[in-house]
Amino acid sequence: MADSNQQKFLLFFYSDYESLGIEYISSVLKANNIRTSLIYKNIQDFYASDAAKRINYNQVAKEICELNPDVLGLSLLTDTFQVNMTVAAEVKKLNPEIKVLAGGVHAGLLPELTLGFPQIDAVCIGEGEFSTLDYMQNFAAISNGVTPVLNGVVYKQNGCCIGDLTNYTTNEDLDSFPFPDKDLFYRQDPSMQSHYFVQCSRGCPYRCSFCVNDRLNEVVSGKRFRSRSPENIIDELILAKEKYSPSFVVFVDELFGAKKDWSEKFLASYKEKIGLPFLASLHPNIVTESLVDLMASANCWYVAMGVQSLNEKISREVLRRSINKEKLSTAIKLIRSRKITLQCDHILGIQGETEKDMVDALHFYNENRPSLVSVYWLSYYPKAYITQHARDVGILSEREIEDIEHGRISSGIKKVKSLHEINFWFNYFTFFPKWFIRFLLRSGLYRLFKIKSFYISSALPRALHALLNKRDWNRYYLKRVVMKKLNNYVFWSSMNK
Ligand code: B12
Ligand code: SF4
Repeated sequence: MADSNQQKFLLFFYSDYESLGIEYISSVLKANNIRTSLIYKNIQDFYASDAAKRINYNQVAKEICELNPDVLGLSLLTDTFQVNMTVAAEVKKLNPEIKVLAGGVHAGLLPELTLGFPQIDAVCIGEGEFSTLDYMQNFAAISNGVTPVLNGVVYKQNGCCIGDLTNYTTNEDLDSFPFPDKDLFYRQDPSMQSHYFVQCSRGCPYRCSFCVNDRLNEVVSGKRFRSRSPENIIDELILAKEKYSPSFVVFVDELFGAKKDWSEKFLASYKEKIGLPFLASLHPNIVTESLVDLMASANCWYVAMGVQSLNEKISREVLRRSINKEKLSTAIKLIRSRKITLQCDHILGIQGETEKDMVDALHFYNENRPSLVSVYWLSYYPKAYITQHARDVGILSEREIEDIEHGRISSGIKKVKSLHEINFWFNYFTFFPKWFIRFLLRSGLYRLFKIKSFYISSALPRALHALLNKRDWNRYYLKRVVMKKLNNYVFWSSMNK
């Protein structure tokens, strides 16, 4: 019989970056006398893309089992699904008594598929702060065969699934959470401390076809876009300044500054009480002079802005985003004129876009000059409208959808002719004068640069931007990439002993 009075222990495993989701859950659990800890392996991103293949999963599982948790918590993104599933399977081989609870975006989108894996005992659907608490507080009872129905968690009991797989839970009052448990990650990787990740809002009112928000706006009942109060965020940041002395603040909100009143109040208070340089993401349609002025005066150094496509028809019909080139051009000039570094995010390989569309887009960026353009090849993520549509029109087969849903592939790169030469110039154009880029594009000479190496075409220009621009978020990223490479080296060496 499981002892209901014994303190319960949830151990998280995470393989990439810092997860605010895990930090929030951890702080709620700790406030309720549940122990948490983290096994963190800094292995999974583009810059170390082969690292996942080189992990000694058995050794990671041993590390987990040595800590003997009641529950192993996994946070699943599509890109990290396979690594997590393999770790969980290895843990189960060593100690089947450890229960595995999976949450995160991928688990929320595909709860049934996730729970279908024998190594998964329970799945959290949606925001996990209070549902995880519910699960842990009922853990002893569940282990003893009782079957309480929980809000937001579905678990296996004697071959049945207990709970509602369609109930995607969200929290209305974001101020009700304790501040995220930063120490969980900072203890493992102190270099994270210099850039404080904070979230002011959850959700996004837009429904771009390639984004998780499209699906979530469909399945979530109630309000999807919610903000914390300015006071609550400022209190967190005051504490963060005292405790960690960060040099930069990163607002991870998908859409910063969506509400005018909120922005005015928050940014005035931020300027007065915090003042640290910061990064935020804007949608081109909400950029106004007053918002940019407020942000600049509050010490905004870096804006990331999703543009994605400059073909207005394709943007509207395929991406389900309205884009207006004139408005965009004004937004770029406005942000740059306030000395804020501006990164425009752009997707290549969108269904229907031709080489001419990509060249036209590059012409536009060349004339309007954001500080840099961050290019991605279209990735098909599970349950996104664009993915369903691609299946309906025969771009993706059923087999490929299955692979995507199992985190085996997400990239659509092979769905279009890979234009490495265009990719190269999207990354490099800002280092050259406008006339030169015009000449390259008009003469077609850009085609000579078919450079396939990710490091040369993408990583190197990022590093150059970071080195040339003192007010740059990429500087931090560069530092972390170097650290990550070194860490990985140490990690692999220890694994191979
Ligand atoms: C900030 C952010 C980043 C940051 C930090 C990522 C991180 N590890 O958190 C950076 C910039 C590094 C990043 C990078 C990428 N990201 Co990103 N990112 C986000 C963003 C905007 C916010 C994430 C966040 O902090 N949310 C706030 C916390 C509180 O929410 P949460 O993490 O979902 O956690 C809650 C629940 O999911 C659940 N939960 C989470 N974990 C667990 C674990 C357990 C055990 C339980 C019970 C519950 C639980 O409870 C949590 C609390 O409520 C999301 C958008 C979104 N809607 O999620 C995209 C998002 C997660 N990113 C996405 C992608 C695709 C990427 C990239 C691949 C993009 C790219 N091409 O470069 C990379 C690589 C990511 C990787 N390998 O980890 C996609 C993922 C889609 C998918 N199906 O997996 C998202 C959803 C955006 C989108 N377009 O749809 N990203
Ligand atoms: S604006 Fe950004 S976060 Fe919002 S739905 Fe579109 S891509 Fe997603």
